[in-house]
Amino acid sequence: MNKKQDTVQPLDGTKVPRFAGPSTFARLPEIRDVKDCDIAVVGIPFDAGTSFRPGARFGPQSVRQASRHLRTNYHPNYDEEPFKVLQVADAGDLVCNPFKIDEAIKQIEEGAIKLLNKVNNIISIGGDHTIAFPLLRAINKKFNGPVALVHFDAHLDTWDTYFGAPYTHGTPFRRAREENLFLDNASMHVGIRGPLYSRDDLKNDKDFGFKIVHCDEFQSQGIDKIIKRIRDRVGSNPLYLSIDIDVLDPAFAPGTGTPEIAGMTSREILNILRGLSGLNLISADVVEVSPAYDHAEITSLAAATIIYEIINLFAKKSV
Ligand SMILES: [Mn+2]
Repeated sequence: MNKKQDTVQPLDGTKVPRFAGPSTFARLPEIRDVKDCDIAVVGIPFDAGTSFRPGARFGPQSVRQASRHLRTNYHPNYDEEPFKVLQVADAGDLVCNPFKIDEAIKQIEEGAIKLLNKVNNIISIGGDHTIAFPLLRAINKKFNGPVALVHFDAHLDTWDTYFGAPYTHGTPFRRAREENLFLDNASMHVGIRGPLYSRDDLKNDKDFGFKIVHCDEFQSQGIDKIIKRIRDRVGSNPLYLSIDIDVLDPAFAPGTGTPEIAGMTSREILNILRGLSGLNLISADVVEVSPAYDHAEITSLAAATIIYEIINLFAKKSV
């Protein structure tokens, strides 16, 4: 609610129709057009780590396009005018080599560090989930050590290798564990479901320091209990959110690389996020939107709206 002076805000949808204007996220200014940027939204168009359907390299531009739907003036659920509270800007896309994964990982880490030297927090639009590993490296540098990781996903993403490859979209949190990038007493997966490659997968995952909210528990426990479990787990630690859009049911997010039925609804994820208000959120990513498999922007709109909710969480926190 502490209004900053002179923030450069998104184009006002009551003055310029939302289908017109710039192609930045939520029609925000570009980062070069603002001073003292608090939060940068950045695209990371990398999908060479996918194990099934490719195409998440087109996620950032598609999520930006769908973000035109957002009404950016006021969010009643938070009672916030987020873009008056914080200077948010679109930082464009990080460049990453589509043929050399090792180099891309380095480029993403360095690009994120450079950006975090200029702004307080970043919200990254994937790209496939491989990018969470170099992002966590950058976050650890910025915030001086491991962070609480709350990972929304149908899948664990703690497998060791695929076909001998260590850096894939199914392995980022195994690599992150090896470098101690997240707190093993404050991290959690939310929305896990479906069959696995091996009986040992869940056991290994537990040894890496994750607790799990299984997707079926949304029905058996309800939202409020699950919010409490996440809040109790994270406590006052710095919180990084990594959100794989496939945590949503394919009915709510068909445009993704590895869909898994019986998932969360879009209403459930928004309500969970609202329940995290007041936690020490430091940065986030929203990954795995693959627009070629989408219909009528359902998936991209879900991702854009989730990012807008996260911006409101930051606005609430800045009070
Ligand atoms: Mn994932």
